[in-house]
Amino acid sequence: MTQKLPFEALSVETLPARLGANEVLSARIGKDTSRWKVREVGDGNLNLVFIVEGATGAAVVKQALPYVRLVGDSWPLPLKRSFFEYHALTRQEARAPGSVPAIYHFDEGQALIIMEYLSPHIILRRALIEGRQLPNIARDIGLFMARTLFRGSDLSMVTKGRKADLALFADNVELCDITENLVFSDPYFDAKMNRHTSPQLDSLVAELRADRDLKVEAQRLKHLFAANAETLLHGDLHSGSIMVTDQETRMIDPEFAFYGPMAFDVGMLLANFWMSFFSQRGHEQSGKRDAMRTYLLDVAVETWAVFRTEFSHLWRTERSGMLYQKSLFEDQGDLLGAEQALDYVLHSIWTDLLGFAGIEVHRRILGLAHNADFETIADEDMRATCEAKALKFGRHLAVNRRQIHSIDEVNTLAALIEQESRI
Ligand code: SR1
Ligand code: MG
Repeated sequence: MTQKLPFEALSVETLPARLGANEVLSARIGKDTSRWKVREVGDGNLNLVFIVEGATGAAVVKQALPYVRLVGDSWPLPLKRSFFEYHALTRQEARAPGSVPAIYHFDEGQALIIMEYLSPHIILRRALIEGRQLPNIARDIGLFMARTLFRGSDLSMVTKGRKADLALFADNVELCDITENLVFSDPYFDAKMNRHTSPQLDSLVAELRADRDLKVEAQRLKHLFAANAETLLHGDLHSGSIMVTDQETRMIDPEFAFYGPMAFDVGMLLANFWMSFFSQRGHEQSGKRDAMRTYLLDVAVETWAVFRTEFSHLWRTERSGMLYQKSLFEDQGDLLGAEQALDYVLHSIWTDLLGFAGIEVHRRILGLAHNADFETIADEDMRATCEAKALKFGRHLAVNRRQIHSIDEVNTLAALIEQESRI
């Protein structure tokens, strides 16, 4: 019987000795550990990420830490998040082949995953800050969301299998707790770890925290997030969880995976395009970003269109689960009934995604975990102007989501707010 070693965080120095005997890794990158070059590149909030290059190839080693990296060991966080990330990645690969990095090895005790080194991919958020227009992201992300969200739900899965999976991911308690607090509640009161661009945003922040309609809506969305175990979500699908080249798009980091409402992934993702839109003004040092702004609004439209089209296609061709079963509709020749039900489901996703998008914008400006789109704007007055516009946009989406009927309406609202000179 092999003895289980206690967890120990890797470092650039210890990694070759610790993983030199790992046959999967050495088969990929070469056995000679003296030729391994190791870099720690983790720029996320939680984990260690190493790129290991050897004589014959490269791989990524991602390891969870027993605490939140962004905050330090005063905020413990269980290592089991890497178990959920591994299981989410295997399901995403099965449901949307080619959309995630290949997994080479998982070590539960050491909370580490060895996976494909994506190169020359960069983080989508970085690309958007640089003003790069990626031609395929709307298609690739729209397909990924439709396939994973549909195929992980009771529209597709055998119910026994889905319930077993639901039970497995229900244990991802601490990561859900982060989202429940950081996304849905902390931004709306003076929570300990919050920060915002101050003093420029102080009065707007006070206004939002006194906004009863907004707070009620945020809690209704939290209720939906916690209680609607509809499908296996990525759980943290923002532009920092996506790697891109001009041709390719891969989703990474699903450690927040759990069973929740479909609209959550879609709303969080679209919010990140709209935040990028509002941040562009702060990145115009080497020229106007008008074309980039147009591109981002177009990407939002196309992502939602691809999602709807693919989701509708799967509805018509793969609806084999216990929900809206064919015996009630198609098998009785009632094709219109199936379409009516599809419209209902898509409409619910639409209304809810607007709410999730609105509060995702708020938490990135008011909460603990800000995003680089705004944070890299060095001029604080300029940053505050961009953030204030995004905050107003987010508030409008969250509170008025039931009265907004198309993504063009949302984009018109974004363009109007962007043109306002006064904040
Ligand atoms: C304490 S973790 C903060 C944020 O980082 C992750 O990427 C999630 O978005 C989480 O909310
Ligand atoms: Mg992450």
